[in-house]
Amino acid sequence: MSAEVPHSHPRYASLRLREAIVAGVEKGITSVHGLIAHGRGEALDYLIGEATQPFALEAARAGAALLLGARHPVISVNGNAAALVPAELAALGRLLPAPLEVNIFHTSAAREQAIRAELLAHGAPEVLMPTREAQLSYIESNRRFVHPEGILRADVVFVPLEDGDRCQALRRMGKEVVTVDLNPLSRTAHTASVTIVDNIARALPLMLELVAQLQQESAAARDALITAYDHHRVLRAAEARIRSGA
Ligand code: PTJ
Repeated sequence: MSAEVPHSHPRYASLRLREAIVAGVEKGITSVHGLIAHGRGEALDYLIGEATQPFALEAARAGAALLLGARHPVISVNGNAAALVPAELAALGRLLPAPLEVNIFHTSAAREQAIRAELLAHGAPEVLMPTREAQLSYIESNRRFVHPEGILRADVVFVPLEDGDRCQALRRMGKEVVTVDLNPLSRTAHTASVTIVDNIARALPLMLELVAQLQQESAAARDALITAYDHHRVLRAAEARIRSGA
């Protein structure tokens, strides 16, 4: 790390992520707004104990099962996700398999290209780009522009660090949405089909592990995980943990 923080520093993991998000801005991958979003995430992560809690594990299992059962899964990537977990996103794309698709809120063609290059450099099998030809319904932001063979056609979309508007639009279009969001009160958290309330830096390695595990299970066993998943109970558990200050 540039700040020469020793490995033994109690805040090493958090400071390493800060460095990664700052490097993302410097490389033209992450929007400056992404720094603010990251800071909010840091505060919430602190309150959940900077560890994967049982509510996140339960959601991650259901999310992995949904992605494995999908006809056409797609992994949507924004500027924060690309800076923090590019290798893990690429590995998830290879494992499922599923294409990655660049989809950002703060409009910038240069940043879209930089994200694509970063994902390819980390071994992504296929990185789709937004087009003017294919647009999502029910949404007006830059995130409406999608790829006709990607998000537009997907039945399950994995969208770590989503913004509420698009999550709602995808749901209204009949798609399942699996998200990672440290804020269990957000519109995204509530609107998604499955919400993993955890830091993306822990959630992605966990998803890789669970997808590999569940690939060995039967479709019936995976379906049982989806049926047992109670979205609102999971969100209430996450909120309770944050409010308890434990
Ligand atoms: O690259 P772009 O243009 O698509 O912009 C990406 C951001 C993230 C800036 C944009 O989508 C945005 O403004 O998002 P929001 O509305 O701030 O929502 C981001 C959510 O992610 C918030 O609820 C944060 O608490 C949460 N969050 C931030 N960092 C992390 C996180 N969740 C999981 N892991 C994190 N590291």
